[in-house]
Amino acid sequence: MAEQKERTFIAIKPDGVQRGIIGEVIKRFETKGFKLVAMKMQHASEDLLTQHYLDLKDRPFFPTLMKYMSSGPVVAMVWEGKGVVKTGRVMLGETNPADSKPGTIRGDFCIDVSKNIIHGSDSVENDELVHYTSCAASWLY
Ligand code: IDP
Ligand code: MG
Repeated sequence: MAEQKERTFIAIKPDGVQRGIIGEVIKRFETKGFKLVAMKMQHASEDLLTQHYLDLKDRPFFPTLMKYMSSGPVVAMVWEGKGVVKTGRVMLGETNPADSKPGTIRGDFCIDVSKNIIHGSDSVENDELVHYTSCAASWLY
């Protein structure tokens, strides 16, 4: 059942934290059926953010992105479940909230690409996090 153990990194960005959208994001992933396996509130360092967004370092908006992401704490989470990377991205919506459909997180809670409240991995992550069996597993799979 390795496919049920797929994991994705989801982070509520500083604007999402300040605007009180943490609970809403958790609620959506939780009620969908995904399993929370790690969560931490953290004020990300410049080093960590540079590493995280390394592929974007030559883009013109990179300095704005660094300033935005270090403007306050983020809530970093790891969610687990079948297809969670792809489904998580669908739940988030498009990078630009203006292109995101209603019903998606970015479609429902934000307006501007430079303040799009949430991050989600676009590929499967490797990790060394806790493993537990959710009592809901047999009702979901
Ligand atoms: P993603 O977050 O949907 O994966 P990426 O292309 O990986 O999108 O970009 C990372 C983050 O950089 C976006 O979520 C957004 O916060 C910011 N960003 C992307 N494009 C722009 C832009 O054109 N202007 C300002 N910020 C941007
Ligand atoms: Mg990305």
